[in-house]
Amino acid sequence: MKTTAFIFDLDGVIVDTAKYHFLAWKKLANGIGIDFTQTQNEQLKGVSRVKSLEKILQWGNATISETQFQELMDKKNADYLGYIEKMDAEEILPDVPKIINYLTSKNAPIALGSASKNARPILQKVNLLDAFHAIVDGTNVSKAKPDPEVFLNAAKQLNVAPEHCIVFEDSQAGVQAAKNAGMIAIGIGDAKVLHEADYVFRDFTEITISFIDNLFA
Ligand code: B16
Ligand code: MG
Repeated sequence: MKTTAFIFDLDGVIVDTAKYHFLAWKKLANGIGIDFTQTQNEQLKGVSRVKSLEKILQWGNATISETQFQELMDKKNADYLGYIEKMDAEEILPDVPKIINYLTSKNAPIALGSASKNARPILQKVNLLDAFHAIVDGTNVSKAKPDPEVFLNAAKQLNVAPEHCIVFEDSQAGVQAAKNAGMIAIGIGDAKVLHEADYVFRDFTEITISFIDNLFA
């Protein structure tokens, strides 16, 4: 049997940090006179920090200097880090540990593939840093999802061919990145939004062990 590897996105798959990104982006946007809604926040899922700020400025029809841009990014991140600081294992989404533990018991290679530059501190806070054989995050990649770079890099580190990798993703850009990498994409969230995924589950509580077993086949 060929080795099957599993790659987890972080925000929205392992932990719900979208709520913290929302609070930090909203404070920043409102601070420069731009409205920011939950619907807009949805569109920033899986999108890098730079691209997120560019989108917010576009929505608000605002132009700022490069220095201001950098200052705003730093401010947003400082705010976001304040929320992360208080995180603990309680914030891991339901049944994520069950699936990770099962994959570990089957000796399946597992990696993290996230756009976030804060992935390692978050994993440390929720006590999952040691659960992964490889961690690829916003500090290792230059091209944002839907570019497949993050997942191809993870596959390479796990030494598993892309077509034998299975990605768990909550964002449309992330599902596209997985498909662009030639991998199987399992969407976590709304089936309408994640219609390009091979399978979609509302959350990990819907994923059965027999479904996982079939993926190994
Ligand atoms: P940071 P993921 C993504 O993480 C988030 O979904 C997205 O909302 C965020 O802007 C991006 O990370 C960058 O995060 O500001 O911490 O570097 O879903 O790819 O794990
Ligand atoms: Mg995500």
